[in-house]
Amino acid sequence: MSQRVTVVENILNANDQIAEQNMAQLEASGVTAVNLMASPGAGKTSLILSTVDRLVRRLRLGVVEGDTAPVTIDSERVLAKGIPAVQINTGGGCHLDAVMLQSALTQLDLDQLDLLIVENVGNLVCPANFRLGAQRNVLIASVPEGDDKPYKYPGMYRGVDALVINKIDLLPYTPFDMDYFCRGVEMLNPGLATFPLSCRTGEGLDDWIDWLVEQVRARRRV
Ligand SMILES: Nc1nc2c(ncn2[C@@H]2O[C@H](COP(=O)(O)OP(=O)(O)OP(=O)(O)O)[C@@H](O)[C@H]2O)c(=O)[nH]1
Ligand SMILES: [Mg+2]
Repeated sequence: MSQRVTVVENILNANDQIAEQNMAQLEASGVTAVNLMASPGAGKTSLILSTVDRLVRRLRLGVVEGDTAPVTIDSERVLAKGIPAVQINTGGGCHLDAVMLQSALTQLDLDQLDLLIVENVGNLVCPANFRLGAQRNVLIASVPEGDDKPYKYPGMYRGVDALVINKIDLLPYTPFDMDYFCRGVEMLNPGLATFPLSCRTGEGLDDWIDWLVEQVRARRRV
């Protein structure tokens, strides 16, 4: 049993070392990377596309798309907007890891980017355990998933720098209790920057965009 624990610790340590190298590479090129994590269908790609629409004239953007299956649906949607996108297929794996991001970085001209958005594999457990080396980790929750998710997936909420609550246009049609949800978040990650928004209607997107630009501004004048 203790041997298994040691092996798992070694894998995580090896991942963290590569994650540090990724972050050093990003910093050296002045790129801010944001790791977007969420359950399947919460709206990761939708948020990326809405973000691209609002920032494409202000920042040089790039996207890394993680998927478990060898499909290019999400990356094609990004490429259609004229943004460089690299697809990572995990071969069934439930999360991206630092080695996967390292290989994606070799396919991008980092000196030509300000902001790199990484769409992690849809999962509310595993991605929290594998740092990629992105400077910011962001969780997207969505209204139809239910207001109990911070209580059921605490690990995911603890380690993030910002939280997007997507699909607020569906609030009138669901029993989602925003106060209950936010109390759970506050318990796990006090003062977390939180952005309720709708990719569908555009409501709330401006505050998210301002936050993102602020993260990039720390590295580059924009
Ligand atoms: N009503 C509503 N639907 C939304 C919103 N944002 C996204 N959706 C819908 O939610 C579904 C999933 O959106 P995606 O952006 O593909 O979600 P994802 O997290 O990238 O999904 P995976 O990559 O499969 O994990 C799509 O049908 C979107 O049109 C929103 O703000 N409101
Ligand atoms: Mg997607």
